[in-house]
Amino acid sequence: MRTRCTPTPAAILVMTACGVVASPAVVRATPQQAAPSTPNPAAGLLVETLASGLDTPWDLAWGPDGAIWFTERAGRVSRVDPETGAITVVAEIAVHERGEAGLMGMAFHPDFEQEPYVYLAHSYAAGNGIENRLIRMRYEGGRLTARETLVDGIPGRGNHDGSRLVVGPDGFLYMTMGDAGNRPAAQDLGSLSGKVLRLTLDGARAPGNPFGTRVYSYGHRNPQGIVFNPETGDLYVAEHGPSTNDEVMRVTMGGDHGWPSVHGFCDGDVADEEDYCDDNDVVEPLEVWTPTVGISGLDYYGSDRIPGWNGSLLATSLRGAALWRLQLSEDGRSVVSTDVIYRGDYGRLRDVLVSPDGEVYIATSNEDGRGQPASDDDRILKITRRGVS
Ligand SMILES: [Ca+2]
Ligand SMILES: [Ca+2]
Repeated sequence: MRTRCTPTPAAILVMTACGVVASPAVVRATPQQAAPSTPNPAAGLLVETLASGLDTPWDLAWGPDGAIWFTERAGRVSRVDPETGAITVVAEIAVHERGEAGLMGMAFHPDFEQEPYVYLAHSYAAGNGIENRLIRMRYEGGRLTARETLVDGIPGRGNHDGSRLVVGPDGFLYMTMGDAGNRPAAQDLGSLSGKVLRLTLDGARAPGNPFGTRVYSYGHRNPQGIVFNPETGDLYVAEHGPSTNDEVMRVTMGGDHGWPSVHGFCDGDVADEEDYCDDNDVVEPLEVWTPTVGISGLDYYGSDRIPGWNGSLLATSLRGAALWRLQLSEDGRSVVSTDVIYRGDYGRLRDVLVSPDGEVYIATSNEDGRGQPASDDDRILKITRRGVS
């Protein structure tokens, strides 16, 4: 279901979709944050509702069938036709939904035509607590079937469950995992908590991993976004900080990304941080947000469809209710400018997806029970260049 500048209950959306409301001026969050590149980054953009009536959509993924697939936290997996907005439910999975836990990340087998596997990460109740697992299911006859558990027993909690998935250019599956509230576990190479994992498509440790385990990088707090740069092969992760220092980082194999001793940069804003940085080879982030904005989903924009956006990362934020654009340097190793495309217009934003032809989709998260809802349902919104069909 789409709306084009027609009155709906989401008046604020319509106002922006019709170009009445300009995006607020960019506010520098920290001195380290890169400067904005344009005064009104939303100029010339059109926002439409692709799907509404959703409940906490968590992951958006462009399907091999040309549909947008999405998870909802309570356990539903659906496909939405990007032209008509028609939604088809393909699975309802029993999960433990609480706070940040539930059905989360999704990815497709890279050879989906021959191996129609969909990978999913979800929380489940275990004993008195919560654990996380990676599963895969086959897409047959319009439904997901033949559920297989690939990795389970990963420590979980009502928050800090990570669980974003992506298949890398090397054909292996990368999975983010939060510290589940156990800070030292992020530095414990024997634990899967607070890590980026690199797995075969059967869920085993991938060959060439730095420690001979499933661990690819460590020192992560609660990574909620992951994407590869298709130009350079670099891997980027977005991660929630405590009350300061949300981070976007370039993840390196075997790298210590600092948590819990280092928050954001090695700049001494927490006790003993600089000593830790002197003694350890810490990978500092590319960008930080202080105070935190709940930086969440991440995708790479590699198209000329929206002028000036090629070669940037797009990131959503929950509490900050914003869509961010981080312009990367040509080598992809630094952020040269930061724009807020929308802030406060649509409420909490969980995930962002760039389509193969350069259209942008974002998922709201107003029904997640973790903030003041900005609307009474969640939506998938489509952002495109005004006047371009
Ligand atoms: Ca870090
Ligand atoms: Ca710091």
